[in-house]
Amino acid sequence: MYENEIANIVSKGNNEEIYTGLLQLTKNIMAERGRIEGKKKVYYISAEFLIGKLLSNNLINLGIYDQVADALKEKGKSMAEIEEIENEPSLGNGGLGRLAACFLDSIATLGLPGDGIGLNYHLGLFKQEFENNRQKEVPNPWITGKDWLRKTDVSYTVLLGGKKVQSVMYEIDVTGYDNKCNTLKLFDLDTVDDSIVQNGTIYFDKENIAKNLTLFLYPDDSDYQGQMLRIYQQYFMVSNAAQLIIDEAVAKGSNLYDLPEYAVIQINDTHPTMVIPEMIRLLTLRGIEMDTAIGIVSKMCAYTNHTILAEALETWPMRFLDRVVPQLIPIIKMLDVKVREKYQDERVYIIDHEQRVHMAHIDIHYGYSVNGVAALHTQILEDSELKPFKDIYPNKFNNKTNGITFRRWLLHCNHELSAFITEKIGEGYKKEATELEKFIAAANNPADLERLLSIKKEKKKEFKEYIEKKEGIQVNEESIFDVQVKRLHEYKRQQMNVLYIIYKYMQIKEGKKPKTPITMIFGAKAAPAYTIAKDIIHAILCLSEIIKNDKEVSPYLQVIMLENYNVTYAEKVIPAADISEQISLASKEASGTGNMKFMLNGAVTLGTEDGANVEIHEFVGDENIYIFGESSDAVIEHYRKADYSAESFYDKDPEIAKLVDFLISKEMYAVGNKKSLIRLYMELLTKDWFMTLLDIKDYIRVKEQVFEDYEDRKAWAEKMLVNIGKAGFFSSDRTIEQYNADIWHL
Ligand code: 26Q
Repeated sequence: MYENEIANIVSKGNNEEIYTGLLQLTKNIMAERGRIEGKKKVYYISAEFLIGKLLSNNLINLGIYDQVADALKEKGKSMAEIEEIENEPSLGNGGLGRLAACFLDSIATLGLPGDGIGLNYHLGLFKQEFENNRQKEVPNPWITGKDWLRKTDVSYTVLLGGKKVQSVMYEIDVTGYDNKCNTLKLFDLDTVDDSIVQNGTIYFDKENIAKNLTLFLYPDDSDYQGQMLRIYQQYFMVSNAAQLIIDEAVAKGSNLYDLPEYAVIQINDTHPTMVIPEMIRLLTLRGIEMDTAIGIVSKMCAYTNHTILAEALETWPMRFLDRVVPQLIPIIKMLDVKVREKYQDERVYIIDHEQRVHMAHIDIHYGYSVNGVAALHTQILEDSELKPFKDIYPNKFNNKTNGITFRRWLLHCNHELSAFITEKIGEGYKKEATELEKFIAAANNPADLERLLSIKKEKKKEFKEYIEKKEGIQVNEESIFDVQVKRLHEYKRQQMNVLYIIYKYMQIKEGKKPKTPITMIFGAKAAPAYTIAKDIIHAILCLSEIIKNDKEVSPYLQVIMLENYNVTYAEKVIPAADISEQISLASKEASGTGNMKFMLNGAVTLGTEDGANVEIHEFVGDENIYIFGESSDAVIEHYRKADYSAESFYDKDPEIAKLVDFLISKEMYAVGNKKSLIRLYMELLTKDWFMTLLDIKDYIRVKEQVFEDYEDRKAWAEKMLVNIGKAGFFSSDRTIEQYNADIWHL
């Protein structure tokens, strides 16, 4: 099918034209495929959808990727150069947004009716540039007209701060693998004015919401300005969502009292929480009694928690809400009163004594399901963070361990590996991921293990070429690729990896050279106002420079910080990785999903018993993962007793002190900013809220073991094989099947 169209498109002169041709063809085919229909639909409301580039992914899901790639090849072109034309929409910060994108892929692949609802940020998250070894943020316009957005004539009136605005709805088709389509619906305002951003500076008219509402995505940040605008965004998103959901249900025959038979709303973290009072408000406007409306909505909404970091739990001051959404205030107060009538426990109130509204509490009381995103995370929610709620609602709580779509994170990003797997065990694993387990027995012989190693080598070579072209950095493809890519946050402990690099640097200086050279690869954006996170990036870039210019060390050690790490970069670096760094302080990483992507591509995890690492450990066994550090129980106990002192680790252990001191050495000062380095040094020494110095020794010990084990290539290949084979559980198809069986019932 489509031979003529494809031949026609690829024979066009330039890549730009080929891209637009393929874009149009793909859109047409998706339109022909038709929509996934059904009485009941899930609405996945999320402030973020980190969808990545879509062309290749859509071609794969439509089953015509190979055909297109072959046709291009005949013309002496490659899919990779066409992909370069497409902009990556930066509609997410990190894990939470990427999870939403994987879920949309799986919902459609399973043929379930389910749409995403979010916002059409014009500039998305900032683009990261490095200047003088520091992060600089620049705007990242991604909408070009040659993208996947389709403007619809769906429009709703939304009350923002007492003023009426008129929304516009855009759609992006989401095709399932070998299935029909759902849609991602992104709301926007026609009045938003991109020209108020000039030369990277925002001439911010805070009062003029109509001009700036959907310009930017807020960076994942506890210390941000303009909280008010964030509330405007959230309300705009959910008011549109609620109106759309009601309209669609009514069109299918709902009398509103039976709304839960037509719609289920999955609330992705607390960002869409206002959908609950908004839905109640809209139902009462349509003549339904308040208590009845509350009952209906409570049967429709389910909440997913993605964090236990206290500072990330959203609590909005009542006076902010009063300015932005006065129409919701009586409803929120009523919801709080009802809670107080039933429970005399301050910890579960919606409005606290400081007149702050706890968004998660609304979700838990007025939703019918609360889930965490990995077994350990859900357990911590139940046992400590949300214990008072678990006591009230024992049956609302459930776990849904995260997953990733294998279409993007194996078929698309690693054609070589997926071709090999298909050769060995057939195509079944593409739809039934647990069939990957067969690969372990099928490929466990010397020739096949050799093949695994050679595929890894090939992916390293591709990465080397990519980064050389993009950033002009030369990498030694024969070196060990040790990779930590994820948002920059102290709890993820990139700073611990920094201390290891200092350790290794000093070792090499003393003549203790690694058998195989090591390349440490980082990729991370820091929220613009998160000072210490930016200091950590600065330290990494300084170390990179020092080591590069040191003739003694550079043959054995290289440090690379990828500029503007995003989904596209992830697709290049993950298949090339040997070691997957998942080193968060135990109890702090809700799940992690990068860990799963690395495993699926044959990298071995070096990590703490945190988030989904715990489950990865259970699946692959002690032999095929490297675990270090204090347990989550021990960590939680340290917090409870407040007995952790970084300073005492520094004082009593000169080896630790030596590493920390290097941050303020003359070598570092020579390439870096003194103020920033001292700040990081002091932070580690006197605060170290995420207990870097507690785990650093064990980290070094185990990491040394990893490098030693790497030398036995056959044994290492066996570890790779087991990791790939055991990754099936972490398919988002499995996760979505569980959401549907336990929560959605579509
Ligand atoms: C909140 C208020 C104001 C501005 C921004 C925010 C905000 C934005 C983004 C708060 C949090 C986020 C993102 C959180 C996130 O990505 N969490 C990750 O979710 C993944 C998917 O479940 C998990 O795998 C990760 O462990 C978790 O950190």
